Amino acid sequence: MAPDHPLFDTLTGIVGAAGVVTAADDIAPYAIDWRRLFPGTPACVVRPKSTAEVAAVVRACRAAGVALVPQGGNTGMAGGAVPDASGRQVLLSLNRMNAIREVDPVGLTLEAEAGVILSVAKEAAAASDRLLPISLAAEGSALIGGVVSTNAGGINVLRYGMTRALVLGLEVVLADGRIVNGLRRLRKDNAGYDWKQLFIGSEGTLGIVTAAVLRLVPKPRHSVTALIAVEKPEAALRLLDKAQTEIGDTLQAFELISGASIALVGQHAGLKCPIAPASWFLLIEAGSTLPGLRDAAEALLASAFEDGMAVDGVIAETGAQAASLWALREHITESEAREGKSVKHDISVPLTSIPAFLAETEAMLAEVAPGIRLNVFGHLGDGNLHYNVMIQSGHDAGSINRAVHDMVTRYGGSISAEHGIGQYRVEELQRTRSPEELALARQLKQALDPAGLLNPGKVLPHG
Ligand code: FAD
Ligand code: 2HG
Ligand code: ZN
Repeated sequence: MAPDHPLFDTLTGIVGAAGVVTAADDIAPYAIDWRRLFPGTPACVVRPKSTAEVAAVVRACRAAGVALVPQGGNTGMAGGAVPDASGRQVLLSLNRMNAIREVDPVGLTLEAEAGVILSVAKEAAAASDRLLPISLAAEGSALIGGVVSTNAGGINVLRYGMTRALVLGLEVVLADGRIVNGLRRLRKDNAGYDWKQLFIGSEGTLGIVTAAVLRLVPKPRHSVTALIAVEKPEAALRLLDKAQTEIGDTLQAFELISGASIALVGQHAGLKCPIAPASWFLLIEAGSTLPGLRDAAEALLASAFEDGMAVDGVIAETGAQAASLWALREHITESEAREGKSVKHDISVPLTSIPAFLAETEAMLAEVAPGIRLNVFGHLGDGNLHYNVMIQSGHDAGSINRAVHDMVTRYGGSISAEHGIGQYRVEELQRTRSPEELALARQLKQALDPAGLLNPGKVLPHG
């Protein structure tokens, strides 16, 4: 967009000069995604401070026929928050809308603007002795609006559900600039269509999330964290089954980590695993407001060793030890990035199919892409694995990606369990969903954004 385009003056009139970023150096951090795979060229970055300003920006861009790309903390894994290279798309950053409006520990709710950092919202809940149970390694940067717009998952989905399960109310700005205020703090609300669900997880393609009411839960006072080595994924599932039976209502994380992932973290983050190398590890966490959990968890693990499900393990004795076990898990993504190029797959398959899926996919890749290395880890309790394939020159990322997704489809799985489609998976979504599902998606887009100016080319192809 030419520097003298009248839209720049209009936007400055709405958000003030400090709210419009045009200098190349200042735009740079907004212009490329976390994985540095999708560089874009924003016409400018606009940073409104209120819902009314967001609405005015949306109306101004619509009048000028200019597309808007919403951005939160820019930690997304699918390239959804960065514009294309045309230089004609305006990047709408929500990072100045950062008020926590209310924490209600009795009603168990927290109302926050879209630009509040997830960890800051969690701290506010903790200050009222409550838990906001959305936990991800990017929580120090991801913003509430981004978390809602991606329907983020993370390590506590097993107990508390995806973000969708924790959103009670939402405020959105529609593509025509109207503000819809649904910031209700109700557990029960069956009055008409639950329209907020359309905006949760739609990655900024149907509307702009400006604020949310999130559900809080009681904060566990007692918790147990254990790192356990298992020989095979089958044993991990048997242990999950046993844990569901014996301490199921307290289980909050059941993560699978391959030996290769632990090795990467040792190499690139310098973190030492407290138990001997193994093919697979489980990082398990349980929490309760009631005492007695540790005894139950120790009994569970003791019998898991007797039954041969577990071969080695450690239970954290202190909060600091628990944090150091979690650090191993949290540094995998960063360590993988340092190691080199990878083809990421964020897949889910029915839980009981995981061992067969892992065996069959590894054998298939050895055939079609010899020399690849795997970095497999993820949220086993949710049937969601990050099946990341580390490649070298000569490997064809596209064909590896399609081969893994074909296997996922054959197992009745999903090609995106939690990270979304963004621009990274647009073609694969088209390839793997039915014509009826894709037509329905286009109908929704047409109804809510007929001019196609909200995050075009993300989730669905252009046009
Ligand atoms: P962004 O990256 O800024 O945006 C993501 C998408 O939402 C884009 O399409 C953007 O256009 C849209 N968007 C952003 N804000 C708004 C808004 N206010 N209104 C409308 N649309 C908007 N994800 C998981 O699910 N589970 C994990 O365990 C997990 N772990 C991660 C670990 C690391 C180290 C990293 C880097 C990422 C991880 N992620 C994980 C991915 C990412 O953190 C989440 O998707 C997060 O929810 C994105 O939030 P964000 O504010 O950074 O959004
Ligand atoms: C996690 O579970 C994230 O740590 C990131 O979802 C996964 O790096 C990845 O592929
Ligand atoms: Zn994940």
